[in-house]
Amino acid sequence: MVDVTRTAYRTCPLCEAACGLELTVTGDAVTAVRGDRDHVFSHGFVCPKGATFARLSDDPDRLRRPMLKRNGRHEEVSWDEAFAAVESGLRPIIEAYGSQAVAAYLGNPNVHTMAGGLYITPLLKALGTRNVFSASTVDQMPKHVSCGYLYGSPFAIPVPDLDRTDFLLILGANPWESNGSLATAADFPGRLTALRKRGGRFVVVDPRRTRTAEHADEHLFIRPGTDAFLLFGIVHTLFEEGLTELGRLTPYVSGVDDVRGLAAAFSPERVAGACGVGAERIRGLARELAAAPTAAVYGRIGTCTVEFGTLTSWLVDVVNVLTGNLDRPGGVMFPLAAHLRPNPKPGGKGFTTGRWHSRVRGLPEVKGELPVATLADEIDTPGEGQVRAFLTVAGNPVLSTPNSGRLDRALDGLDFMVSVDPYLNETTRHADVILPPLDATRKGHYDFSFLTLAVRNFAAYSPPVFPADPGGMDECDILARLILIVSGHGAGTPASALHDRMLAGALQKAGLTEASGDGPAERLLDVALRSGAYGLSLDDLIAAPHGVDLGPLQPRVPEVLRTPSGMVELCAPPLAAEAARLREALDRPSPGMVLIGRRHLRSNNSWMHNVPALVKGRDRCTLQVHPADADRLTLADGARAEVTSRVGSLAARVEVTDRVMPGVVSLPHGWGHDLPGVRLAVAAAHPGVNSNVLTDELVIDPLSGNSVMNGIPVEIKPEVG
Ligand SMILES: Nc1nc2c(c(=O)[nH]1)N[C@H]1C(S)=C(S)[C@@H](COP(=O)(O)OP(=O)(O)OC[C@H]3O[C@@H](n4cnc5c(=O)[nH]c(N)nc54)[C@H](O)[C@@H]3O)O[C@H]1N2
Ligand SMILES: Nc1nc2c(c(=O)[nH]1)N[C@H]1C(S)=C(S)[C@@H](COP(=O)(O)OP(=O)(O)OC[C@H]3O[C@@H](n4cnc5c(=O)[nH]c(N)nc54)[C@H](O)[C@@H]3O)O[C@H]1N2
Ligand code: SF4
Ligand SMILES: [Mo]
Repeated sequence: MVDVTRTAYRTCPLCEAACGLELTVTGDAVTAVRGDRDHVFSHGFVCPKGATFARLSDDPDRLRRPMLKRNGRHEEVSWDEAFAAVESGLRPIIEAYGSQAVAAYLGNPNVHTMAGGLYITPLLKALGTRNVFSASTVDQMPKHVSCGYLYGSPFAIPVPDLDRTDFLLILGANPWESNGSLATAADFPGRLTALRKRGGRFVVVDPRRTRTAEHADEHLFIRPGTDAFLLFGIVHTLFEEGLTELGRLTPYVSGVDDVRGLAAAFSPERVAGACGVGAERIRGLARELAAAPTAAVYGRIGTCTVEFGTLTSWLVDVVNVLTGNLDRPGGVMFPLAAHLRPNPKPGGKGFTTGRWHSRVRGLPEVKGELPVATLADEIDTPGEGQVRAFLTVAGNPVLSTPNSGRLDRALDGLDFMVSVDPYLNETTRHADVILPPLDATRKGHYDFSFLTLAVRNFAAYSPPVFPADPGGMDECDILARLILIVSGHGAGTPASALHDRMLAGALQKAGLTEASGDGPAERLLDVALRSGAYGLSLDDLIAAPHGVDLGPLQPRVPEVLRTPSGMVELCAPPLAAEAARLREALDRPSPGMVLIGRRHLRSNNSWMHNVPALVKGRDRCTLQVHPADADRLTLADGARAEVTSRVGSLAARVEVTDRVMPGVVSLPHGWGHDLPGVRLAVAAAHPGVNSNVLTDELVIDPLSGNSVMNGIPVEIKPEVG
């Protein structure tokens, strides 16, 4: 029989850019992948990861059946056996010690799946534990918190209006490699190139001369962890030189004078030494931001994963507000996704943290979770409320969270662990049961998270390319069965029992009677779309395989605001207190050598190093060192160096390069695939080292609980022996 060749369209689920892919399908295999030229948002753009999208489905190491650990080894078992093992592992712990004895960790791909978008909240509710952790506290939690205070909702995150801005200041982001984050912009590099072509400018602030910096009009080196000083210097200048102009937003902003008071201590002359950017240049940036017809400040990982992460994230928006660029075309704007609807009226309950505290370190709850920097404490510290059982969904905290050596050891002490994950990797090797979901070609896709962050409003749904593998299980079903088990319904209860209940609830809330769609996630999406801002339906999206364009971003202030006052509350008390702490930090002595991370276009955190095309070529897991430091520390290019922090030490190959500034070394994260018990043949041949054995779990951004992954004090010497 001759295999029929067809074309299928699918949103790429691998990063935040949400590109449309065109797949050539022959029989039951994807034989080619390219960018979908007719896609309303990505217009044919694709990156090397998207191009190898199907290799994740074919990967021989990918788990297709559940795994159960017996006598220290993982063996394939049936789904019924696996769920029975989950029930007999979890239920007795919950019954004996209560729900706090179970912790959950939710990893990054949860925001890239429909199952994650729809079934994680009910799962956490069913678990009833306060020991909830996620990749958010090694990532963007500071932005949620600063937006929570400013706009009243941690989800009201303004994005740079890339396609219309005249001047863009980028801090701590490298979209040429990452393709952007908290700003969904397929072909981010192309959009930046277009910005310059239409006469605009962009400036990059980064301790490394990244590819983004190379394409910029200007690159400014900054000492890691000091962007808050630079930004306060800009704010100071805006006030001092009378450059603030709130424009249309004037009646909707409170606290401007309070910010003026805080900024008084941070003149450019005072902060220049601490951040390494000259005072005149800081003043110049303030003047350029104020003078540009439209301008946007955009900060990402490098502004979040630092000690003053929330304050820095807040200052990014303060500058946007003070220059009149919040909520105007060409500035930063609030997207409106098709599955959501505008608020009925401005104002709301506002945002708070600390509704509970972690048991061991007393760290405040933020957005329903605790900092992952204290996960190991909760597992390895005995006492009432100790975590004894652990659930991970789409996470690899053993490689991605701070002091991961300690966490790795702590996981050995658990009574029970279950992971929903397609790989037997550094984290899931500890699990008693691994439940692997169907691969991305066998499930539908809609970006519940990223369409709320897109630089242009659009919507797209992709149906599964292939039918479900008969022996596999969809992630919605896996999560539903877990929910049923933890809520005491028995391991044999069919997933549909929960799906039906959730759909009935959603229909009732929306005032609808029925929903279309082949799967449970699709039906919930249909309900959300039909009650959403544009009155679309699932069928509308199915009829539009290249997506539906919903136009450029529109102003949303005051409707978007959820603060008690219904205003942009520019100077919430917790931020004012942090500003006082920052002022004290101005006089801190220099920490010596510090470590930062980096991303490469062909990586995706820790989990795509098993795709041959993405790891081929020279070793990328190198320690970048400036030539002056290499000389001083007697480190030769290609030789190995020993890097030691307060919590750990590792040896990495040195790459001498002036891309990093003096005093700063850079090592990528997500490597270290040489641990015993993993099943990642390709990755194990290019293991690299795990940079997070150096990250200190005790140093966090206090307002958000976010880990400090950049600017870690380290000592470096040539490796001996
Ligand atoms: N030093 C340092 N550390 C960092 C960072 C840094 O910049 N520097 N960055 C941080 C950031 S931004 C993030 S987001 C975190 C990421 O931290 P994590 O989310 O913990 O780690 P990932 O590497 O994304 O691992 C994702 C896991 O999900 C699994 N997976 C993939 N697809 C699916 C799926 O469809 N369903 C399920 N159930 N599982 C799936 C993979 O097999 C893998 O085990 O790392 C953080 N760690
Ligand atoms: N190819 C690839 N793409 C990815 C990922 C990946 O692993 N690989 N991960 C995805 C995820 S989960 C996320 S969250 C996004 C992240 O997206 P980005 O934020 O764009 O990520 P990075 O490339 O890590 O860029 C962070 C930059 O901050 C700089 N930096 C470090 N410390 C500081 C500092 O103190 N101040 C300043 N100004 N800069 C600093 C670093 O040198 C680096 O260039 O990328 C996503 N896309
Ligand atoms: S940029 Fe992101 S979404 Fe686009 S193809 Fe690459 S990995 Fe996929
Ligand atoms: Mo991330």
